[in-house]
Amino acid sequence: MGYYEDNQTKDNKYHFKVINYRKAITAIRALDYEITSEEMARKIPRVGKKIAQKIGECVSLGRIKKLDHLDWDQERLKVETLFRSVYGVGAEKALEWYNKGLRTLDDLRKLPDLTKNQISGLHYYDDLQKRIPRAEVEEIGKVVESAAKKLHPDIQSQVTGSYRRGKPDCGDIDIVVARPDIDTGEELFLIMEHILNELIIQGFLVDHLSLPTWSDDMANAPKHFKYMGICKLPGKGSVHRHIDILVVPWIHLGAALLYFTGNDICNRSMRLLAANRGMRLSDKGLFTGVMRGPKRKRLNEGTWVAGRTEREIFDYLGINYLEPFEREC
Ligand code: DCP
Ligand code: MG
Ligand code: MN
Repeated sequence: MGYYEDNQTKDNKYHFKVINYRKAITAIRALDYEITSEEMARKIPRVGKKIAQKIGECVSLGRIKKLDHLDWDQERLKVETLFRSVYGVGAEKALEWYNKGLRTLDDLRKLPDLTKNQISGLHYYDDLQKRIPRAEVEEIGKVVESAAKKLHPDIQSQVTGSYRRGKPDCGDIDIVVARPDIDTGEELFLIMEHILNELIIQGFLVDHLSLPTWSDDMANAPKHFKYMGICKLPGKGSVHRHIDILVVPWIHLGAALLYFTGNDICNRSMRLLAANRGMRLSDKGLFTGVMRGPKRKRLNEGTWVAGRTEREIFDYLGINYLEPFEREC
């Protein structure tokens, strides 16, 4: 994505450090040779001086000096990572529980004040840790597609997320649903309701993490509905999987596909690029005439100019189209 990276003053240094590390990791993963020195690391695009130094330490000393002081809280790191791997648990909660002396998932299971999602996250923990092979993602995609097409044969259902980027296995299944020329909340909510009912009756959806909500003011405006839940293919021994289903207005389909295909860093880069050109990119589309005040705070909504298709958005931004498999940033 080098050609539309922007060097802005960053508000949150730590946050962008994480992104820089992830970019370097992606670049290193793509190499087909071993890095044996700092100099070699330095030559890799997107590996900066500091990261190259650390790689140098790693290959020559077998450790990174800056991390030496962390030895004392290795246990805390391990426990916090374990807790955060439970669906519905964030960094703050993990630390709070660690400080309370909790150490294992069974400790968490005894807590009286878990949220509904944390209970589900713990209940399906082992299954949700397992990666989903592409073939199974496809099969799950077809189950949702058939449920949607039962309501109307025109309805389109596409698997996005890491699957669409071509990953060999995925963390969850992300599906975007739309119907040609259908844009209003009322009709879209009906599509969502129908799909969910159908999949619940089939026994395919077994638990809900987040259900879309309805209010009357949504009826006539374009509206996105998101469902998050746990699904399971029929048959003994099939694994519980996390599934996200998005029902979106036809006019926003391109923007929704772009957003939901990711990856998150690619989304961030494109949003930053749009912002630097006085525009705004969201899962609803590209907006122009966006005014920003201090700290880039947005002062108005802007005018929607593109988003029916992904290409339209790339074109309007003036950048080359990236195939989904090229969006691994
Ligand atoms: N997304 C984003 N920012 C987030 C979360 C998600 O931009 N904080 C977008 C980009 C993701 C897409 O939504 O690619 C789907 O989110 P997932 O969490 O399902 O991520 P992936 O499908 O990319 O990876 P995984 O295989 O882990 O599901
Ligand atoms: Mg995903
Ligand atoms: Mn997802």
